[in-house]
Order: sequence, then structure tokens, then C-alpha cells
Amino acid sequence: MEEKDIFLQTWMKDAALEDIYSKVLEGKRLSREDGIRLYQNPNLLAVGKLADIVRRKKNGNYATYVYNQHINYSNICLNRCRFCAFGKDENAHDAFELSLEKIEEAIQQRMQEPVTEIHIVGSIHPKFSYAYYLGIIKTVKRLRPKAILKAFTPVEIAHIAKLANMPVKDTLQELHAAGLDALPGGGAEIFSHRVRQEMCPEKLSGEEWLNIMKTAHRLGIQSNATMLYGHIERIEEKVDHILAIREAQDETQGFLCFIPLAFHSQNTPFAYLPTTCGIEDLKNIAVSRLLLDNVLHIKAYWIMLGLKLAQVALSFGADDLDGTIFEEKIAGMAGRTSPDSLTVKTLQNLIQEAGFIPRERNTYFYSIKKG
Ligand code: V47
Repeated sequence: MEEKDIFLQTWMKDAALEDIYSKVLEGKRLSREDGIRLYQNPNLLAVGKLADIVRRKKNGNYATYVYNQHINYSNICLNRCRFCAFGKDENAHDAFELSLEKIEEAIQQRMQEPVTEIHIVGSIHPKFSYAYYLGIIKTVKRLRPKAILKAFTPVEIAHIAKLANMPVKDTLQELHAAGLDALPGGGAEIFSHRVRQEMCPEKLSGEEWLNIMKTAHRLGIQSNATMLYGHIERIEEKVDHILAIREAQDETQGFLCFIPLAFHSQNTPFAYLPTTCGIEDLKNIAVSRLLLDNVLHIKAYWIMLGLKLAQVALSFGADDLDGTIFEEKIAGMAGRTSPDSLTVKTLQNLIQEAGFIPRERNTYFYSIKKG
């Protein structure tokens, strides 16, 4: 055995992770109990090292970013989830809604830039019609025919299907035909019924969220998946959430990446909760990487993690930083301290300084070669 292997073996033994280390080396699937133990293990560096082994097997020395533009079409929301500082009543002073002309303006403002992905999410608006949602898709595709449109979480898709008076499958099919390319991973929160009752009782259930994603995948619409942590959830609930994604992925292979989202509590009834700490953030990235053997990419979403921690997360299992963004309102309204847009140069520097090779990717994680 080489000296470095002996060192690793001893380290993992000291951290009481020797058996999980063996599974990782053999490429064996980790169990629910393994997931709970990893979360409970106080040796963050050892857990991170395990995640890094998997990350390097799957994604080598590369870390990616995307040239994207986020647009939020409205924050006027019928659901009013308790953890969300973004959603507002119609008459709130900071409520907003974008007409199709305003969405066009937002896209026009960036037309000189090589945006490859447009990410659009909003709210469960009380008045917008099905035609409005189709209008968003058509507007984006008219102005930016080559960009990939990633829009509408399963929560919005369920609402749009009601407006269209059609089953979800037919609605997705129509939206896809109109130009919707992929779905973002939002709205998943934590699938646990207990947590949802407390935090977002009006929202789609975890099962419904998963079913809509699986339906989309079967129609050829790929998506991301998220998990919101750092509030009232328990370790077991996070592990079960991640394993539910893993199970769905076994069925459809439609998830492109997984994004653990750090909860920001300001301007919510949960403002008494402290901001997540770095240890917790890195743990969530690392455990997700280790449990999700069938999801190729883990995103360290710098908006929620902050730039410095997102950069460190690249050595704890993450292989993507998301992108240029331009305008972010969801965490922005909940006390985010990071900026809301980054240049490609900054993204590349963050990746390089972390010891990885930066690569621009598109929504589907295909490399974009320049020049
Ligand atoms: O679903 C809401 C979360 C999500 C708060 O798919 C909050 O590429 C923290 O899903 N503190 C929306 N989080 C964001 C999202 C996303 C972002 C970037 C990329 C992708 C992708 C998806 O944000 C919501 C919810 O889980 N959220 N409120 C909050 N106060």
C-alpha cells in the first residue's frame, strides 16, 4: 500500500468512516444510514475528502460556470410560503409584475452579451393567464433563439396546467413545443410532510413535485433539483429528500444537477433562525455529492453560499458555481449579502484560485468552447 493510501485509511479510521471510505473506493451506493452518519460526523474535512474523491472521479479537475440571465416575472403569490421573503400580496408596496414588454426589455438589455441560458421563475400569480406564460416563452425564443430557456418550477407548472385546463403532461408538451427547454430545480424545499406543513402548507407536496419532474424528464425536458436546508428540517428529512431524488433519477435520468440551497431567514417569520454556518453549508454539499451517485453535478450556488464559501465548496464535492445571473431577487429579499451578478472573469478566477480548471458550460453541462 502506498504511503498516501495508508494516510487516508488511517484518517478515515480515526474519523469512524472507514466502511464508507471502502464503499466510496468501490463505487458502492451509500445507504440511508450512511447518509445520516455522514451528516452527524463532526469531522468535516474527512467527509469533504470522501466527497472530493467522488467529485474528481465524476468531474476530474474541472469546475464549470454558465453565462446566464435570471428574470423573475412577478413576486405576487397566492401560496405565500412562510420561508419565502420574495412572495407578496398584490397590494404590497414591493409587489411587482412584469408585462411581456418588460421581459423583452430585460432581455434586450443584455443582447450584446453571450448569454447561453435564460432562467425564468416567478410566483403563483392570481391573474396571469396561460397565454401570458406561453408569451414569456415566445418572447425569449424570438429574441434569443439560441439560448436555452430554463423556466418554471414544478409548482408553477402545476399552476399553469390548471390555467390551461389540461393535464400536466399535455401542458408540459405544449410549453416544450413553444420553446421551453428545461426546468429549474426550485420549489422542492424539503419533501418532508412535517416541514411542508410548517413552512409551505399551500405548496405542492413532495410527491407531486417529483411526479411533475419525472413527467417532464419522460418528455425529454431535463431539469435540476434543489433542497432548502438550514431551517427546521432534521437530518433524516434531508437524507430522505436526497434519496427521493436519487430514486427518481434511477427511473428517469433527467436531473442535470443537484443544488443544496442555504436558507436566508430575513424578512420571514423564521428571522429568529441564524444564517447557516460554513460547516453546515459544506456538509450539505459533501453529503449530497456522496449520496447522489446517479446525479453527475453538484452546484455550489454562489448567490446563496457567498462567493468565498462557494469557492471552497469546489473541494467538498461541488463542481459548478452557476453563473453570471445579473439579477437575483429571491435570496435578495431574504438578506443575501453576496452581489447579484458576476463577470465571467471573476467566476474563472474563483475556480482557478481553488485549483480547478474553469470551463464554461451550457444548461445541459456541455462545454462551450470559445474561439
Ligand atoms: O424554490 C426561497 C429557495 C428557490 C428562500 O435550477 C430560498 O439552476 C433561501 O431554485 N432563502 C428558488 N432560499 C431558487 C432555485 C434555483 C436557483 C438557482 C438555480 C436554480 C437551477 C434553481 O429558492 C426556491 C426556494 O427553495 N428559496 N426563499 C430563502 N428565504
